[in-house]
Amino acid sequence: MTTVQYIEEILTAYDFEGTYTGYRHITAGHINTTFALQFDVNGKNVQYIAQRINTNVFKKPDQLMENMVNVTRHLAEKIKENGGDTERETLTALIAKDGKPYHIMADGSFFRCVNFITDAYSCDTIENPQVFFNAGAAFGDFMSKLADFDGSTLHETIPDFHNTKQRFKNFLVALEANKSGRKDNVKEEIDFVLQREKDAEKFVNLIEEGKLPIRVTHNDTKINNIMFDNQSNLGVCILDLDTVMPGLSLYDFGDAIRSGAGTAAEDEKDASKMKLDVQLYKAYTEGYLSTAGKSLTPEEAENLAFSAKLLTFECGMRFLTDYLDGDVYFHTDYAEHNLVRCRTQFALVADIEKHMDELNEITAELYGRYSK
Ligand code: GN1
Ligand code: MG
Repeated sequence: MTTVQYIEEILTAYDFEGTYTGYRHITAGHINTTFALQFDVNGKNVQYIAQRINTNVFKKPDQLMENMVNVTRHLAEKIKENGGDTERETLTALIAKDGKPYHIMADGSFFRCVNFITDAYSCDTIENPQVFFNAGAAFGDFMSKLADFDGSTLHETIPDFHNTKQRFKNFLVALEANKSGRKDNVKEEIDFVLQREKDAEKFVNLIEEGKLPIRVTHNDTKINNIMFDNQSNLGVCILDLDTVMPGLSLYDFGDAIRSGAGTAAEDEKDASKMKLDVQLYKAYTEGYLSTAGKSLTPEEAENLAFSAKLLTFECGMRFLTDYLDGDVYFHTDYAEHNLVRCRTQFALVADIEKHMDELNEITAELYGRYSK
């Protein structure tokens, strides 16, 4: 089916107010496909988001939607208690005419619709420390709001999502299979991964030893998964709740640093431009600890800086694995896209390694201040 046919079917499956006037394709996101649908409601332009879930990645999308409905209901209650605006501060799945929070198309494609967050913007990279501080505060607040949500009720939408030890094994399998025939192009990157096997095991081991608490976490805290308020630049709404699952605070912290504290875009072709901006690291850490500091254990705090390295490494290794597999997981725009992404991530890992002592000092000082 074509995009226009999908949209025609959505318009009959849901009860939208007003007259449909057109759509925009939103290209952010490597997994799902996203559109903004526009309506004229008594002369006012009103938008909704329609998303096609990638069922190659999310094998049980009905379970994913059950998670999303329950998590967003919980968030909405907290927002109401705080006197907030549930239409802007959380996503809410629209209910189709048949009573379900999703719609399955004639060709089997799985779609959902959610509210559009008004008067807000998102960004793929961040330069302003104050905005990144706000992002940290918003992700810390998100975790705090879910602190009393029962994680055992959540379905695991992607098994072993941040099990980096398992991701390392998957990488070895892809290397051995070499389905794309590209193995010889990436000798340096392969060595980079092989040298860091021990790092890949660290959090899995700490979990097994009972040293890190399992919480309900977002697990995909890429910086473009936050909407910032147009006026205040505060993080107003967290998007992309597809991987909200039991996890570590460190996954969320590390991935936010990976995606927001680098000096270049994830797919910058000149990987030498990718460094860690220590000021941005500091700003995010301070924002995050300002809302989550009191609930973090000393063991979590001690591993924050390392999590930035590990989550960046994990992501780079996943891009390399997909490159070896022949680009079957992430959306790519050109043949070497996954390799370009892998190289920026590994450049960032190498630069984080250089700054590790300094990052640990900054983090310890801020944790001391905000944990009291
Ligand atoms: C994917 O869909 P998006 O762009 O928010 C991926 C994340 C990666 C990220 C890398 C479900 O996130 O895990 O960190 O790309 N999501 C999934 O940019 O695999
Ligand atoms: Mg995502």
